[in-house]
Amino acid sequence: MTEAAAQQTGREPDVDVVVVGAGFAGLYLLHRLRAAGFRARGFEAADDVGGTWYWNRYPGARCDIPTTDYTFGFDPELEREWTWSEKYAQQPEILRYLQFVADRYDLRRDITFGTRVEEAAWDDAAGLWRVRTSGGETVTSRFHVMATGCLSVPKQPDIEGADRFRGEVHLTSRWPHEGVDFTGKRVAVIGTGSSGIQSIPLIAQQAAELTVFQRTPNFSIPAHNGPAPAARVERLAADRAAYREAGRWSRMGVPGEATELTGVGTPEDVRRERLEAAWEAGELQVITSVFADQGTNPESNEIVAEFIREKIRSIVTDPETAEALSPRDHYFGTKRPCLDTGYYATFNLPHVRLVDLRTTPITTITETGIETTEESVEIDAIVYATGFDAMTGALVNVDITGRDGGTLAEKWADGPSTYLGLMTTGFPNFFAITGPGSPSVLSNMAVSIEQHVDWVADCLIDLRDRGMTTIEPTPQAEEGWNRHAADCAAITLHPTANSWYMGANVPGKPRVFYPYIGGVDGYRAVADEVRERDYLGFRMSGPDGERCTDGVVRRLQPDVSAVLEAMAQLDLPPLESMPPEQLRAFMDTLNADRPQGPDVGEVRDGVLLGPAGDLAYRLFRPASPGPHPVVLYFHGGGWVIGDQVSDEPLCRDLCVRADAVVVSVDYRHGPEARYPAAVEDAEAALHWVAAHTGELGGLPDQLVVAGWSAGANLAAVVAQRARDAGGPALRGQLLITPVTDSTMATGSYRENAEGYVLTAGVMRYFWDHYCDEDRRSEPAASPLRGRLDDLPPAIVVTAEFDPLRDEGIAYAEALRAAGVPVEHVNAHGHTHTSLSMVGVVLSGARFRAEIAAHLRALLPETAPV
Ligand code: NA7
Repeated sequence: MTEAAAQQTGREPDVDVVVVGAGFAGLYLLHRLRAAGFRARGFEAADDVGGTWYWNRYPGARCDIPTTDYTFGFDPELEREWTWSEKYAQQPEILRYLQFVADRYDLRRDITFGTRVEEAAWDDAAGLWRVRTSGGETVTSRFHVMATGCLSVPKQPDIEGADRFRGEVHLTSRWPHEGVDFTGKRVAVIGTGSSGIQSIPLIAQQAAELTVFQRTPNFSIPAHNGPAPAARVERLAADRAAYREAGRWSRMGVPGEATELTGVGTPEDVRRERLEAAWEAGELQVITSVFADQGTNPESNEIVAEFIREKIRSIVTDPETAEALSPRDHYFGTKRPCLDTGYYATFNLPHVRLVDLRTTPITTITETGIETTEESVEIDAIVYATGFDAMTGALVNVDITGRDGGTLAEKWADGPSTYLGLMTTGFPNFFAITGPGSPSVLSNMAVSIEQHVDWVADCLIDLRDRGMTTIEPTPQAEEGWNRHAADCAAITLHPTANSWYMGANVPGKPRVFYPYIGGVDGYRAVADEVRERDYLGFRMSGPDGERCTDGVVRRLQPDVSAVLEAMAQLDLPPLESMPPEQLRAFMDTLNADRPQGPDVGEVRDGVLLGPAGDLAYRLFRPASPGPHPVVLYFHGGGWVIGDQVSDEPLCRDLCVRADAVVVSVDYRHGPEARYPAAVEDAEAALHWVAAHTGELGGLPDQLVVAGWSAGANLAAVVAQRARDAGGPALRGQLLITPVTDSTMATGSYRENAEGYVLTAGVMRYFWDHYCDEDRRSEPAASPLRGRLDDLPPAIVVTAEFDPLRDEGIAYAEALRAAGVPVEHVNAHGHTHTSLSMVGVVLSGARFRAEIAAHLRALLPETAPV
């Protein structure tokens, strides 16, 4: 036994687990821990249980997930004993529910109320946490769990003069227990997020005058509150367990139907029907999934957004107010949409007025009112509904010190970094329930909380069973998770919004996407898998040693993975089992249904004379005024399949993004015309295009060769040959996942031999049909073996899950070593084929944008972006 381990076992902590917070999360965790035989102590700043439902007592405060689902599902007995009165319960009822839960499981005896945890420090030698509370107590524990909620630290009023105001001041999230009577008063509400939108109609019922100061309008749909929705109640009653399970494996934590209909691809009457139905349903889960692509496609999103704006115009009688209430600065859903009861109609009341801070910002708050650039409004009371330091606020506001003496706030100075939103390296035995990097605020919190609590409780049991005392994620796993979470967000419209999901509401807060948007279902699958794979990405240690299965749980881009899964369902025969003719026909069928890529200014077909006859080409011209630089493009397909139109979506994309004419030229294929036929054709095409630049609408001396896969092999080869022949002059070479060498023995070949569409077997088939074995080492087949100096600047693109990855990297490195300027675009999480799937694999877009930016830099005559 090591000395440290001896110390660990020698020093028993006061308790096994400290739990901070007594809301949904803290309560359920205490229940699970006690049932599992752990000694736990809870600390809660409030005087009672409830968490967010203890503090947020403003008028109209309700949940925005139906109570059929916003409820604990872990105990059927509990469910039988509690019946919600409404579709969306009010705050007092939810608080009563949590008090009932605390009583039913006798949880209060483990909780110290009115006490904040102010400091928690990991003592590495003793293997325990030292926790100091506002009550002056110090407690030691093996594990420290922050069950502090995602929206619990209010954003302090940050408006000039706020502290001068002498009237009443209320924060929606710190509402007086005795309530507030606004009768006869002139009231101002600042903030129109969910809290403002819920409270404004009720404050308006009392106030003599109500002025709403709105910085950003939000989307809101009517909650249609009343009895719980009959369809949900019936489903729940028919089979409660199945209903709960469906919620656990749903996107948002609420059972619902997923749709495959896209906004842009659905006829107007069907769109309308779906939108009206969603408006009538009054559920976030429904309005956020009217169309499969509304979260990723701006056009489809606009259909939903405009529908809601139209509703606003139909409710609000003053057109100017209606317009001011209509969100136009963010995509629908990129801020959490609100559910309201009479919100928009409130602005038709004669004593209610909207002040649009976008046109007339607040200049200062005075002793008696609020001044904007246009007016001075005298008021008796200000209600701040200005939101929270979301997701990380409650975690970094406690002084949490990890193994090396650094604090969590320091570690997260540039944004949170977690593994699964549960743990973070350097902070052993420290857990966050629904932490950043987990679905949390994007989901039904009740379901996400239960899932996290179960995972943590099961983990502590597993540790105990294995005789382990500490657990911590590995840097590799954490980095991989951060990347995956960022990848998931990057394909959505979320990063474009100034939302609290992005940290944009708190000045100085890092701008990253805080929650995990891979869905409650996707996330649960990951969390389960991590546990099943022996806690993949975690290091455990105990008196008897250490164990660690290191790794990254999700490495493919989320949409790449979805495409691969869909392909696996098709149960296709191995591509290399088909004779070339059959393979070509098969690829044509696959390509027939794909999106064609973006609109371009002109598409023109032509032929040019090759060494053995005509070569067809297709030209794509940008819509912008020419002349343009010219990209001569060679298609992929292993020199065996494909033609001048088989990469059309990629060519169109390149044409638009790079603002260049793209000429995609066909060439002869194996096995009918073997190597070097394709090289000769490609070379002839280059000479022809260079000689006809003007006729093609191209600029002189602005020519680039490009290609994908085998086409990139040809592009690299003709670039070498053009150098040797003294022309044509090239501005650059764009090599997208190129074949550069015939050895097929790299690490990436081994890693991806069986994997991702382009397998080692398929590549062998291509080589065999293309080139005799004894000629494969010639530079015109394996350009990596050619002379590499004095070549045009290169953009080399490699994909992580591609047998050709390492030969692409090798080519980039060899070019660099030979003095050629190289930009290397590394498409992480992509396969050989996924980058070219324009309009299908959205995560490829950012890499294609990167490619185009490099291309534009090589072509200074292109229009600025
Ligand atoms: P939110 O959604 O963050 O809303 C806060 C609102 O306050 C929002 O309209 C803000 O405008 C506004 N705000 C914040 N600071 C200012 C200043 N300085 N001046 C004017 N207006 C300001 O918080 P909520 O409490 O309403 O809702 C949080 C979540 O709780 C909700 O999503 C549900 O999940 C439950 P901004 O948009 O920043 O321009």
